[in-house]
Amino acid sequence: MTEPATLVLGLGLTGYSCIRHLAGRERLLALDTRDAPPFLAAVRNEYPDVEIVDATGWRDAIGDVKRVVASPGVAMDHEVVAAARAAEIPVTSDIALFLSEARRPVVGITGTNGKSTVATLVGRLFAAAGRNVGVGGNIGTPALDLLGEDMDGYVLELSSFQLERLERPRLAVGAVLNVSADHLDRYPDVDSYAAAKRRIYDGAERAVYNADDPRTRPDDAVPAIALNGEPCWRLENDELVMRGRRVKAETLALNGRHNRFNALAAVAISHQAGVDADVGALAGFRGLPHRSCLVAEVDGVSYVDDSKATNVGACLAALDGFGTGDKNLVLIAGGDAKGASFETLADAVRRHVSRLVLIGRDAERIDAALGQVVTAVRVGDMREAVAVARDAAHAGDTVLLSPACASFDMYSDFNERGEDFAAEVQRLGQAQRPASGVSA
Ligand code: UMA
Ligand code: ADP
Repeated sequence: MTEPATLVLGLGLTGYSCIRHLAGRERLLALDTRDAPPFLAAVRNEYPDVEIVDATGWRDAIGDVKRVVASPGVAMDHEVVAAARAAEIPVTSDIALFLSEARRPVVGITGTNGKSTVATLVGRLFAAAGRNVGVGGNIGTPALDLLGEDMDGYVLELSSFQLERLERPRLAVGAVLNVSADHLDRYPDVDSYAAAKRRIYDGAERAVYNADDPRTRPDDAVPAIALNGEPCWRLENDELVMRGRRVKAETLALNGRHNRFNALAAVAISHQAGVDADVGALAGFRGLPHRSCLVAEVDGVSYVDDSKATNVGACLAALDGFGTGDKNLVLIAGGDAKGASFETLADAVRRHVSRLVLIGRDAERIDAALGQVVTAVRVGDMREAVAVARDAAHAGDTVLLSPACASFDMYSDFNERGEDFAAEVQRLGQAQRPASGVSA
C-alpha cells in the first residue's frame, strides 16, 4: 500500500520552505497552478522524490493525501482546498507547522499597514536586549526557515492570508496595528478581512491594539495595551509616551505620524513580550526600502519611492506625511487595485496633489474616482510616468510614487516597481543626492 502523502499547495517561497522542512520525513506531493511556478525547477533538482502533480492530475492523487499544506497565495475556496475539505482531509499551513514546532515565544504582528516596519523594529529591540530573535513570515523569510535550537524567540509578520488558515495560534503576543480596505479580491468585505486579522488574538497570552481603530480590538479576555487609549502608551504632539515615560519624536530617524505610531507599537509589543529595551535602539533606523524613501532631488524636486503603498490606507499616510496643503505633490499611482475603491483619497488628493499620473491595469478606475478633483494623466509605463511627473513638478515639490495598488500587473513585486522608479529618476540625469531612507 502507498504511504499517505502531504500535498504542498503552491511552489512559491512558502511551498519551497515547506518542502525543505518536510522532505525526508514523509511522502510529499506538490502542486502549483501557475504556468511557471517559481521554485518548480529547484524542487525537481533538489528533491527528486517529491511527486509533482498538475492542475488536473491532483484529482487522481487526492485519494492518497493525508493533509494539504496550502500557501497563503492560494485562496481557501480554491478547488483543491475545497475538494480536500469535502473529503475531510485536514488543510494546514506553513505557519501552523512552524507554531507546532517553535519551542520559544512567538510574537505575531498584523495590520493593513506598518507590519514589516514594526516587525523590524521589534526585532531590533529584542536584539538590543541581547535576545537571539528570528524575524520572518510575510516580511519575506518563510517562518519555517527561522526554526533553530539557539533561538530565544520569534517575531512573525502575519498577513490575513496566513492568519485565516490558523485554528488557534496561541502566540505570546498578538498585535493588530490598523485595518483599512485591502485584499477585497479575496474577502467579501472589510469586516471579513478584519476578522481574519483578529485571529492573531486567539489564545494569545497578551495583546497590543490601536484604540483609534475599533476593528483592531481583541476581546476582553486577553490582557492588552490599547495604543492611544491609555495614558502610559500614546502619541502626544511631538512626544511618544511609553510606559509613562516621554521621548521626543525627533530622537527617531523615522519621521511622520504613522512611523511614530509604529515605534510606539514596537515598544509596547516588546514590553508585552517581557523585553523593555531602550528605545534608543531604534534611533538609527531610517526605514525599510520602498517605504517613503527619498530617492533623489533633481532640479529642486524631491522624488520619493513609496512603492510598498499597495493599498489606499498606505497612500493616505504618505499624502498626509508629504503634503503641505498647497498642492506640493505630483502623485504617481495605479496598478492592481485588488477590488479597492479610491473615493476615500479624494480629500487628501484635493489638498495636496497638483497632478495625478496613472499607471497600470486599474488606471481608468482611479481616474473615474479622482479625475474630478485633480488633473489626471494616464501613461503606459514608469519611464513615461516619471517624465510626465517631472514636467508637472515645480522646485520645492515632491514627486511621490505611492501607488495605492499592488504591482503584479506590471512587476514581479513592489521591490521591482520601486527600483524601476528609482532607475527612471536617476535617468533624469541630474540627481544630486544618493538614496537614503528618509521618511515622511
Ligand atoms: N499562486 C497561484 N497558484 C498556486 C500558488 C500560488 O496562482 O498554485 C499565486 C498566488 O495567487 C499569488 C502568487 O502565486 O498571487 C504567490 O503565492 P504564494 O502563496 O506562492 O506566495 P509565496 O511566494 O509563498 O509568498 C508568500 C507571501 N505571498 C502572498 O501571500 C501572496 C509573501 O508575502 C511572503 O513574503 C512569503 O509567503 C513568505 O512568508 C508577499 C505578499 O505580497 C510580500 N503578501 C501579501 C501582502 O503583504 O499584501 C499578503
Ligand atoms: P506592511 O508590511 O503592512 O505592508 P510596511 O511597514 O511595509 O507595512 O509599510 C507599507 C506601507 O504602509 C508603506 O507605504 C508605508 O509608508 C505605509 N505605512 C507604514 N506604517 C503605516 C501605518 N502605521 N499606517 C499607515 N501607513 C503606514
